[in-house]
Amino acid sequence: MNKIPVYFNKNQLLFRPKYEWVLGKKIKHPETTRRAESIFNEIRKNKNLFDIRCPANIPLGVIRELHSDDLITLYNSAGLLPEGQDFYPSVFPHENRDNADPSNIFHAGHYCFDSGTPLNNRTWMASSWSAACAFEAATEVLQGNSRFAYALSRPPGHHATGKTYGGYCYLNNSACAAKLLRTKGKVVTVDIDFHHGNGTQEMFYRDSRVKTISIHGDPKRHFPYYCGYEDEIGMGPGKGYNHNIILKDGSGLTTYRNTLKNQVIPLIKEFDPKFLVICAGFDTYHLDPIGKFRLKTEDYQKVAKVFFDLDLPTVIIQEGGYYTKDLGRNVVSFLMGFLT
Ligand code: Q9C
Ligand code: ZN
Repeated sequence: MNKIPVYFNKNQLLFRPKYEWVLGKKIKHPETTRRAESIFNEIRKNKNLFDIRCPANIPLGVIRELHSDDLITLYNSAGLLPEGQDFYPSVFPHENRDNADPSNIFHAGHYCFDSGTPLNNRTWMASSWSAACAFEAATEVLQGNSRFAYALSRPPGHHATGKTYGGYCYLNNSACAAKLLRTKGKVVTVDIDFHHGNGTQEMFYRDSRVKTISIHGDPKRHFPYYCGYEDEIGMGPGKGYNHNIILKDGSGLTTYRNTLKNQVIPLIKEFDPKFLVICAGFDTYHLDPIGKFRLKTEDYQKVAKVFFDLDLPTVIIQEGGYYTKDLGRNVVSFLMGFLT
């Protein structure tokens, strides 16, 4: 049996956001380095199943095809922040975009859409390596060297749009993978994070060669609130190629698997893609402090099996999941679904 290649770079651990603001309160930031360590340690315990690799750095041109020059300039500006300082914009502009100056960190509010996603001098270092993991995993699958590959991407990416960051995401890792794969054929992205993958949706909204599907908690009550509704179906040539599926709080394996089998799989089959990208969040776990679904550790393997049965070359990209203690086991359970 072939091992699944796993991509990770230790530089991803240099970024340590300290706080986020929730309902006026300052809380410990959930997107900790412990998350990646939990996954890495669990993967290392299973050396017979996984092949841990360090990715090459991602070409800047790949990031530039997906993200605006302004956004990248802003991340560079954050590189000048003093060590240990996390920057949060304190103004939320809705006009005067013409005057936006990404070389001025005080203008970060032009590019930011939430209060949980600080910038500091390590943001670029960590997020570019995180994107590199996704890009290299996609390269591996594109070249046909492996049928499956997993990117231990952190910080996550699916909330990052072309021009904005938020939801703990700075660069859209999964979009980097999908964009590369699209050069050789149609791609479907399935986002199983508890939150709507608004960034990935936006990036391929007018694209009929990448079908984007996201299954998530109701945006009426959950982040990102302003999108993820079922009437967002794509635009122009991409109309009919975006699908949002909302599940109730408290949904467990039965609901989840029925949704996959009855809705998601038919949507994938009618599209007939050449590649599958899974935006794999584990904040659907029953103990997750943010998500409100009820999946158990052993359920992830069953969820993965549904995707395995599609028989498609598949790139799995790490997104959210905040119950650190069990995160590694949940990820390994999921990956085992591809090793049957
Ligand atoms: N404490 C991802 O899972 N804030 N992002 C929630 C509740 C935003 C989650 C506030 C959650 C974003 C990649
Ligand atoms: Zn999430």
